[in-house]
Amino acid sequence: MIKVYGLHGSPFVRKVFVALDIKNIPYEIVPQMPFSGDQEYLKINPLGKVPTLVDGELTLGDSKVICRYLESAYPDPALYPADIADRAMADWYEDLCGGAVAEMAAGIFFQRFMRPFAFKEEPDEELVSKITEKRLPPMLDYLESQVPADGFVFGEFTMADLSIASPFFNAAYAGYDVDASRWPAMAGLIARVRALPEVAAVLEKEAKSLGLG
Ligand SMILES: N[C@@H](CCC(=O)N[C@@H](CS)C(=O)NCC(=O)O)C(=O)O
Repeated sequence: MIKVYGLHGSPFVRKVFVALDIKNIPYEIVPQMPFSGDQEYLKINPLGKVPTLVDGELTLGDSKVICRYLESAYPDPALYPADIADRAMADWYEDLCGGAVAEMAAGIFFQRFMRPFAFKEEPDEELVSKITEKRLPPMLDYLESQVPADGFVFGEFTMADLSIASPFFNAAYAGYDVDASRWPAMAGLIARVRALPEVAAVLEKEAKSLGLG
């Protein structure tokens, strides 16, 4: 059976769980903390990051690489658009939102959620406002210009939608919600992705494991 090393709450691990669930592929979760310096884990993923997927002889790190592999190996139902230009755009959204946008959302999540709850420290609100007031708005302006007012980015749901919405699920755990009066299409897309049964089910498990459910 496929194994996924990781933990609930990571936007990257979430993508892999949702892809596997939608494709109806059974898997086992191997609990793995990031930033643990676990020497055994470093043997299968030298970056020490989660997720890592093991499918038989194949061991892969990085959610984007993993989701691409799952799409090739288990094509039904498709989670990437068929059109070449759309597929390239889906890759771009996955890269942008799994990179810069996820890093900003993680900053909010770390300060407002991890610091008070896990480390009993005060959040650095100056740093949070720098993200929410300066760094994130241009990203949201761009994404607002890319996403539809209804439905999903390429019509049917694809990994692009989850990649775009996912960092904001983490920011929401820390009390940051995308302002629907300023970015209505983004707020709508995030809500529609959140409501998908497979996403809702993973988010429910996450909330429990983060002590929120
Ligand atoms: N590009 C990677 C990023 C994975 C990632 O950064 N995961 C975080 C958890 S949310 C992690 O393991 N961080 C530990 C570290 O950076 O050492 C992917 O898409 O899988």
